[in-house]
Amino acid sequence: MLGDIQEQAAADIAAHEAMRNVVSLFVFTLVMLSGCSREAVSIEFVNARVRTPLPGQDKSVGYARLHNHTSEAVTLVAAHSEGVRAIEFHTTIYDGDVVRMQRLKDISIPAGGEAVFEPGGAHLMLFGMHADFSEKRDLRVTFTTADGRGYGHAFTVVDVVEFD
Ligand SMILES: [Cu+2]
Repeated sequence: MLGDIQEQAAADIAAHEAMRNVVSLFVFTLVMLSGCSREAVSIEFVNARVRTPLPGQDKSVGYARLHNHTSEAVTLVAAHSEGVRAIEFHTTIYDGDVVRMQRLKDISIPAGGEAVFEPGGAHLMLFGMHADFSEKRDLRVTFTTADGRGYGHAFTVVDVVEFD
């Protein structure tokens, strides 16, 4: 299973090359309703990870579960981090034997629900990683919502992506 995830993470990166030709943007909302009961924290990040860039690469992928503990849907429209030129929301498209990516213009998290960035699915795509991205370093990523709020969280840089 772990091997599959590693291959998938590598495939996520490789497939990005194929998406350069994909012109259309479309909105894909990943919704998994689940029972979140904690209050106080509005958006909770679980298992936030960024994979160490492969040798010679300056891009990589990020994964996390985002729980929305508020009573309103939250739409994430942008993400940024110091030391990274650009972060995009992507989803993975399986088209026969071809795996490719499409950029998403936003990610919606329903009230009381969650959005999942995971290997083989929606993910964060990081371009131009020019800081020190050795393992165990924390990368702080700030997400901007459609109504202009910001949510920041540390993503741990890891060589091996474990996801549950
Ligand atoms: Cu991607």
